[in-house]
Amino acid sequence: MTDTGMRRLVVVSNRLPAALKFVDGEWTVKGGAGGLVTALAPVLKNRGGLWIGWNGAFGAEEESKRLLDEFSGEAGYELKGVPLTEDEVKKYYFGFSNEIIWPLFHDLQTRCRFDPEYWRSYLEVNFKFAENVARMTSSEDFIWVHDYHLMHQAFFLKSMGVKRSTGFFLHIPFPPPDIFLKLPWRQKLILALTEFDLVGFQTTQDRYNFERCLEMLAPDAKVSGEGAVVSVELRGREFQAGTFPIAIDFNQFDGMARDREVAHEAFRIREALKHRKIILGVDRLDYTKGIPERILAIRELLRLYPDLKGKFNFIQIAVPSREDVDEYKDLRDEIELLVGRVNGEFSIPGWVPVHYHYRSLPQNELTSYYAAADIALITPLRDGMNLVAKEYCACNVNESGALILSEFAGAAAQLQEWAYLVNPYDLEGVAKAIHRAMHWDIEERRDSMKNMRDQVRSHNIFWWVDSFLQAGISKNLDDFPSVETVRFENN
Ligand code: ADQ
Repeated sequence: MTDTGMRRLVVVSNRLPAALKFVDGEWTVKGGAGGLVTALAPVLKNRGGLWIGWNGAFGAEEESKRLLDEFSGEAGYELKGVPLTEDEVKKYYFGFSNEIIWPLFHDLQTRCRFDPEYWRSYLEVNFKFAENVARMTSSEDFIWVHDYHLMHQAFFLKSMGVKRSTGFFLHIPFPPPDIFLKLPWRQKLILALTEFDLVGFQTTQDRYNFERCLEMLAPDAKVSGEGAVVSVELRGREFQAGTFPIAIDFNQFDGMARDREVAHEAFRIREALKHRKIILGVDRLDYTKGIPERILAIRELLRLYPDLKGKFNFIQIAVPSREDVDEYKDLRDEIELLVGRVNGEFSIPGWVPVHYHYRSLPQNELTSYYAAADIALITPLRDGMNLVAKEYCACNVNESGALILSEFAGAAAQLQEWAYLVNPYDLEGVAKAIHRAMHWDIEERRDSMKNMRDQVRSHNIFWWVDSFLQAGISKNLDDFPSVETVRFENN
């Protein structure tokens, strides 16, 4: 692809990295959490970038503009809102995105509700987003669309005759044909993806799945090339498809874990738990993350090895997510019931095995937990990447922790040589892996953690963005001007 002299990086996603809330009679704005924000905020900061998305509220457009402008100043990049109605959010976001694509792409098709109303709303909202993107950007910008809510952006921009250089990154897995073909709108959806100039996936397996689905649904598509990025020719045009495993700002987490306050808090956590082994789980509360199965694996561990009673604590930290959805409320109830059952079955005076926290933690507190934990137990049933696995490694500055990781997490492709890979459905297998990790030779453990840290350090968030931009527009992140450069040039 040729150098087009682009000036601005524009991120488009369903939600902005800030949400508007009406509290005590007035509108306020608060920074959001989650994988996408963690990954992209350090990238846009101080580069004069723009982020386009929904602000999380209905109406209040004047207030929204003012508050987002205020937030932009602090965030170091511009934020612009796309207004959505309650009905749109209900059908496009909760409906199509979260009741169809989310479960289907995570191989959980029995949870899908293929309602045609959802599909229509998804198209309408994608059209509305594309209209806003066209208005808020210029042909010199690189439009980087994120995730499964907005797969029709390039399609609608083109149908409006708007010329933009576009890239798309899918944060969740791309399913194999036997699952993808169940989608009633499979052909329209996959063809819409081919309208981007670059389509990025978390793992090579996801990209293969996409290629296989495309070859089945559009037999004239021709894939050529090898390596991380391949070319696809279809009906007279060419686009790229690539593998770009998302990453974290390693130095930020590593630095935070070395902070005195954070290290002290980590020590306090260990002391409060009487220096027993700490096993840690950290997730958004979502059925793909395998939290109930993980608690059952802890029960299995105590059944198989009763002598472990009183010798460890399992801490599960779950950040509230999609709380208005019944399925997520049910999941929360299920988890709380299981925690109660396991604690009821195995507690002894002065010791309960499972500590469960249902809340979002500030980053320094989360870092203290990472730094305190002997074992991270990360067992999603399916996950695009899983940033928690990488954050744990980055925070393990004394290089003595062990990572037990689901083979169905995208992160397994990068960390498989050094992590304990497990099948999250195999409760006995997970329990045995925990037992082995607890008794793992310290030298081997250090060696593995060191290797994982090296991998996460070298393949960090800046590497990720650079690889995507190189593939999309032959540019690096540094080619996008920092705010200081712009000011200097204007003077
Ligand atoms: P998520 O499903 O949100 O992201 P993940 O990658 O695990 O999943 O990221 C979660 C983020 O939330 C992490 O940065 C973590 O620190 C934070 N977090 C979790 N629990 C928290 C808590 N209790 N308090 C505060 N913060 C908490 C989607 C895909 C993933 C993919 C990412 C990025 O589902 O597979 O890795 O996008 O592409």
